[in-house]
Amino acid sequence: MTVPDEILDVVRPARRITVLTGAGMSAESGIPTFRDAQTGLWTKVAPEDLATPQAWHRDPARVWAWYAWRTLAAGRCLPHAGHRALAQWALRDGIEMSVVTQNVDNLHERAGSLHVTHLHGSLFAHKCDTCGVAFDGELILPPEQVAELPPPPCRHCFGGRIRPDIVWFGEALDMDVFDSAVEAVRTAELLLVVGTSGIVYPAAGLPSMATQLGIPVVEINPHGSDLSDELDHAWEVTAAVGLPALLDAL
Ligand code: BV8
Repeated sequence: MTVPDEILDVVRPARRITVLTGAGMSAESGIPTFRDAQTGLWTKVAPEDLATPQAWHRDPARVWAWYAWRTLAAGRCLPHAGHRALAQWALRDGIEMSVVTQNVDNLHERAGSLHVTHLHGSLFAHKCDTCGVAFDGELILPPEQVAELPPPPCRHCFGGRIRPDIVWFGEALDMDVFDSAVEAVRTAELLLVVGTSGIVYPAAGLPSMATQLGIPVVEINPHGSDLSDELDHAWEVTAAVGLPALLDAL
């Protein structure tokens, strides 16, 4: 895969690099993106209808079953060459790399990336929906998809239920987490935007913040996105193909 010269000209000089990733970064590892059709039991359900506090309060067993399945499925997937390329790039002399991800899987960490900010939380972290205490106990997840699964009770408060420590639609992001993401973008010499449709805010506002600060922004996305027109360089290539090719060309 040849890297376009205009991309290389922008990427080559950069030492402080921030990478904003979305669901497209995990697609070639086998995790469906939000825009792709859901699989199995969930084909008829839009994620936006399950990943909300309202869905949780309405039917916690259904939402917990969906996350249990997603956690199991994500754990069975492996990082791809694009995840590994980011981790290897970060180890090069003089490179400081921050990964800011919208994804709730742990593929960046499993590929070896050390500085990963999860804007929307993680499938592998849990907390009480009432007292908020982190849950660090053992979770028993069924080995296949189930339609309903009652969430475990909280051991610290009466009546609380264990939920994913994930930011749902309509929930505020952890401001410390978002502030660190803003800092990673604000201080970058280059922002790579990989595999995001740029629809969900406030994450989707980060690329235009970089552009307004005069920071070069390169998008890696085979189909383009809502952001493409406002970014300096859009390279229509997938994450697993484009990132290793970029690293090889540097
Ligand atoms: C907030 C965790 C305020 C869940 C996620 C009404 C009420 C309340 C809020 C709102 C509202 N209207 C709008 C909002 C704001 C809302 C929002 O932006 N909604 C959208 C739908 C318009 N945002 C929020 O609610 C946020 N909170 O605003 O709080 C507030 C303040 C104070 C007090 C209270 C409240 C919280 C948003 C976080 C939601 N949680 N994830 C879970 O995963 O279960 S968002 C989730 O969806 C992802 O994390 C991600 O952010 C988003 C999906 O987007 P992408 O990652 O981009 O994925 P997508 O499938 O869309 O696109 C994939 C892309 O990859 C495509 O472009 C494709 O071309 C590309 N691709 C495909 N294959 C590849 C590829 N690229 C590279 N390689 C490939 N192989």
